[in-house]
Amino acid sequence: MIDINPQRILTRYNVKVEKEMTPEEVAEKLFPVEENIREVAKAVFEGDEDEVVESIQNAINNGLDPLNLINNALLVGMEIVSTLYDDGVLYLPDVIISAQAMIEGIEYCKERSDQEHEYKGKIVSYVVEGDIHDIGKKIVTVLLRAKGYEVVDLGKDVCVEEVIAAVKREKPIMLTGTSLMTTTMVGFQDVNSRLLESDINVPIVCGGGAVTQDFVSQYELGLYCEEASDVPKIADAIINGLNIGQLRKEFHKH
Ligand code: B12
Repeated sequence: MIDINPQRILTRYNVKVEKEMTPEEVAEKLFPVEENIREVAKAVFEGDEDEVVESIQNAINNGLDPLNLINNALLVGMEIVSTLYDDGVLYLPDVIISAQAMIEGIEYCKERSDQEHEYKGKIVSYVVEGDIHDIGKKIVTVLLRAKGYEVVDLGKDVCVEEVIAAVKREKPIMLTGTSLMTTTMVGFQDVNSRLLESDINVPIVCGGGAVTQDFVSQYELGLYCEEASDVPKIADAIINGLNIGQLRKEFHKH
């Protein structure tokens, strides 16, 4: 049983803890104050797609801009879910259900707006060739989308050709590669050398199962990360201009 300590979470948000609290009570204190925004964020937390769309409709009818609702309400609700997941209060199915509701909401907001929504950046995710273990990749993808990134998910057992073609087509800020088997993790090597041959220096964040930091560090573009929840932090660092050397300094264990 995970030892949940709402006090620790709420202290980070400067919220006073009055008694023993359930996850819903913890979240209640973190939702935004403005009523329209609060309803949307709450619906994302509850993972209720119908409620998400309904609360967005209400907010738009009350004069709020659909695109602003993406960043100011949908992502805020998802941020709360991610925080409570990081702290062991919520579990993976909660994150997946909320992320789905958020994605539904983003699509609805985009439909209702005549402007383009700007993602923070584009990322390509995949599971290496010969490997069908894709649960970790799904987590990574959900967490990146929750933090405002557009993720082109290539799926599992993806051949090197397909990865290279996707990078050339999509021009992502980074790749995330998952491998759970010692027999398949060598697949990172081909992607690394094929990208370098084409003068493409996009970081490949590698993780899953038997993959280790020493193994990934052999590849010029390789960046290791153990926890899926750290991947959005790496993406943010790339957006802030860090190169592979700087990213390794920041995220590798020394
Ligand atoms: C579930 C599972 C399966 C399922 C997969 C279902 C699916 N859709 O993914 C099924 C039953 C299909 C399966 C099949 C096989 N499996 Co299997 N499987 C597992 C098992 C039990 C759990 C894996 C899992 O999903 N864990 C939960 C997820 C959430 O964890 P995760 O993937 O590690 O991801 C976390 C981190 O690694 C990280 N992460 C993941 N990806 C990324 C990416 C980035 C960029 C970052 C930063 C982080 C990150 O974040 C996640 C959250 O923390 C493992 C044993 C184990 N304990 O790991 C064996 C295991 C991986 N399987 C194994 C094997 C051998 C097989 C088979 C070959 C069995 C067979 N003889 O047919 C086949 C392989 C088929 C193939 N070609 O891929 C071996 C691999 C041994 C090895 N070291 O090479 C393991 C380790 C079992 C064992 N002890 O022998 N398997």
